[in-house]
Amino acid sequence: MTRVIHTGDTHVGYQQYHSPVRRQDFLDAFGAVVDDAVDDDVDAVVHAGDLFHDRRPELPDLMGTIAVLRRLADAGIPFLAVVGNHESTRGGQWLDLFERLGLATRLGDAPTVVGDVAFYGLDHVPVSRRDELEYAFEPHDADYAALVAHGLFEPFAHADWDTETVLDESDVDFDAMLLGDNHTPDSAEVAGTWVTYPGSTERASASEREGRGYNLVAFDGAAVGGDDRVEIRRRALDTREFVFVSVDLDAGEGEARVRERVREHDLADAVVLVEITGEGDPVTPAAVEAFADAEGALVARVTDRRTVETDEEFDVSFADPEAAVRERIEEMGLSAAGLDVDDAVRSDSIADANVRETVKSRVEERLDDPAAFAAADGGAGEGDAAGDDTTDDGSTGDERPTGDDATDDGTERSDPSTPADGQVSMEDYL
Ligand SMILES: [Mn+2]
Repeated sequence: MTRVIHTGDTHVGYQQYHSPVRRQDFLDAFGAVVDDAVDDDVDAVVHAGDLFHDRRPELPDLMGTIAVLRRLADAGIPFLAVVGNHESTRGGQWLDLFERLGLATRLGDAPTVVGDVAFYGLDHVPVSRRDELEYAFEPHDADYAALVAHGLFEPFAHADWDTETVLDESDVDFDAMLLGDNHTPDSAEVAGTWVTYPGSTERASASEREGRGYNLVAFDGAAVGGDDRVEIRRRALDTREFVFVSVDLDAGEGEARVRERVREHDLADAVVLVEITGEGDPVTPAAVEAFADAEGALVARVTDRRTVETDEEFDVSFADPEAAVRERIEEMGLSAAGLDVDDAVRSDSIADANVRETVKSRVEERLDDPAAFAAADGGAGEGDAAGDDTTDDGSTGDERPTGDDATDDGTERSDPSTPADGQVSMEDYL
């Protein structure tokens, strides 16, 4: 029998709510998983990606992670992992550094055999590049095979990756897919293969309400019920306390009622998230947050969901808000570079943590092409009718002087179409 811990989405380095304590929490949760692995003497720890929250972990995050991985290595337990969307860099992966240090194995197309199981890896691949994937895995002669992958797979929420296609096209028959990316733990059987997410190890967003944990996966050839048995059990982690307070105010109620509801909970060292709905008087979120802080909360955040009355009318079909956004963006007449930036900001396939880097590289790629920064012809945005863009000089590619960018430094730099000195302010284009 081969027993492994399956974890992922540890997001080390995430300074959630700008709290250094929360940053330490994410590292501590990863440390707790590894401590359990050592105590339990499992055969391996499998990490399904997003070890780090972003592609630029800082030195304390790296040192802390290396210390945790060292504990595992000292216990003789291999750390097998793939690269997630949050931590992926263009110039090489942190996981390769850990492999070079003898602290990790980066899984890939060739099998890594531990006990009775051949493990394979599939890093996160953006949707636009999935058609090129061949799922060509080298053969193995172990009793079991498991694919460790990072992405949003069917049949779970937000899925954009078809699990049956992966299983059909793979050269290896997998007994299990051990996944990361979806922070909600769940398991299902797809075409005879177990597919499972362990969930994140700390709450990386307020939507992650249920308790955190990891999977203990046993590949047991001797088990009752046949030799193809894969047993997935879930174990809880003791993580930072989150207190969720929902306050539905009646007419005439206000801040005093919110405080009363907040005070019903033990706030000590907790992340306190208050949501206000209903009617009642205006409430100042900062006052409630200060109150929770005084009661001992680590962090407090108040969200007032009550609708604000407005006289404005919007021509938006709520059957398809995405279409309404697209339509408005067409009206704005953004430059080609502006459209690149918009795509990076709104795309589902780019992790929030990587938006800044993606925008920077996309704009850099356009710098040699001044026309890419000119507002599109026919864009209604040139008149600044909505007051929400700053291309208010109405400049277009046609009006822009050409050929003398390098010699005239008096006027050209004020023209947003001309990055003559290589410095481009995004405010000029958006
Ligand atoms: Mn993640």
